[in-house]
Amino acid sequence: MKDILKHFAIWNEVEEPQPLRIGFINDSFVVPAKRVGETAYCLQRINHNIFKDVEGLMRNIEIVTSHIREKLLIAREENIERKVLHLIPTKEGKLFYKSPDGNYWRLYVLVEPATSQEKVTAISAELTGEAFGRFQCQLADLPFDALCESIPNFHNMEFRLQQLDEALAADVAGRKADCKDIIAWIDQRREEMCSAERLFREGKLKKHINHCDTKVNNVLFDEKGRPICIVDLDTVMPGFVFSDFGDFMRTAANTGAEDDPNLDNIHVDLEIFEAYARGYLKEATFLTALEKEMLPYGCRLLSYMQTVRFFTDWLNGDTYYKIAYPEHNLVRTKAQLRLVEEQEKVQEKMKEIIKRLS
Ligand code: GN1
Ligand code: MG
Repeated sequence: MKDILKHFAIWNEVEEPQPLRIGFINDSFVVPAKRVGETAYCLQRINHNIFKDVEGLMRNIEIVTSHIREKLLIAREENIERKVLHLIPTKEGKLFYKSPDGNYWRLYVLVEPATSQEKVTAISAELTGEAFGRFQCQLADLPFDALCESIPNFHNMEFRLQQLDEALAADVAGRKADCKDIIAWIDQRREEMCSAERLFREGKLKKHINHCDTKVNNVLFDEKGRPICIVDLDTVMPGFVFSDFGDFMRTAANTGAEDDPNLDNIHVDLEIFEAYARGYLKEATFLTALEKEMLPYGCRLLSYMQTVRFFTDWLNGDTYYKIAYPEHNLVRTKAQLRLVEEQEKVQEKMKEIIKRLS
């Protein structure tokens, strides 16, 4: 591992990297400093099976982090090293190192001391809303096409339905016949769920730079429980602002689990919804009236998109998501489908909350 490190332009002596058990996609290692008080690092091996364009992905991260750093410098903020990720280039000035075995490596300055949280409370949801709102706001003056799509069409609903149609036509696992109800349910909502892409084509809706994985465990907190830094920037790319808002609500404002086998557990947690929305709207001052109005739609959209993605994987014979048992993707599909139904029931309440907070 030290062989990998010697390719990066680090400025102090370090110890042997230690594996860090976070995330399902990349492999991460902590690189402690040899002497107390000196810089420690985070070394990561990028999963290039999922991220096929590592060069584009790393360019995205560099654009986003240097843009945010500049904003923090102008605002004369303190502790900037803790507020935005800092990429260490290789000695040749590249953003990543490709080892002879074909792996891709990158190095960050380690943000410490910091912790992450898995479960939200109303307090941490509000703070996380502020953190993601600030993040989007700091990037709002970048043209949306300054970044590439590190996974093409990642949050594009039309594309996800096209993938579903291909899976239905091929029916490789022979699972279609038993799923008539799910297919009909998805069909009923197709048109409405594709309206964002239509509004974009008509020039009525803009795309911005999004995080695209807005889960609470992608925010680092300080010892007082205040968010300091947004991490996991692999999927920063152009998208609709309400898509990031909706993805957080999909995971956090659900009283059940993403793959809950007991559908009765699944309801919208309106307290978490309101707390996150309050924090988010406080900081995301760049939103247009239409974007604010579409925030509740974003919740349904992301849950519906996840229903379609899990269901497509079920039809394809489980090739994308890791599964813990044979029916896992079908159980996930039904749990996300129920969440959409629950969100439909409280749609008016969500709209009232957004109106009141705006
Ligand atoms: C994947 O592995 P994780 O939790 O970071 C997926 C997300 C899905 C999520 C569903 C690159 O994210 O888009 O919403 O699973 N990430 C990718 O649990 O496909
Ligand atoms: Mg992730």
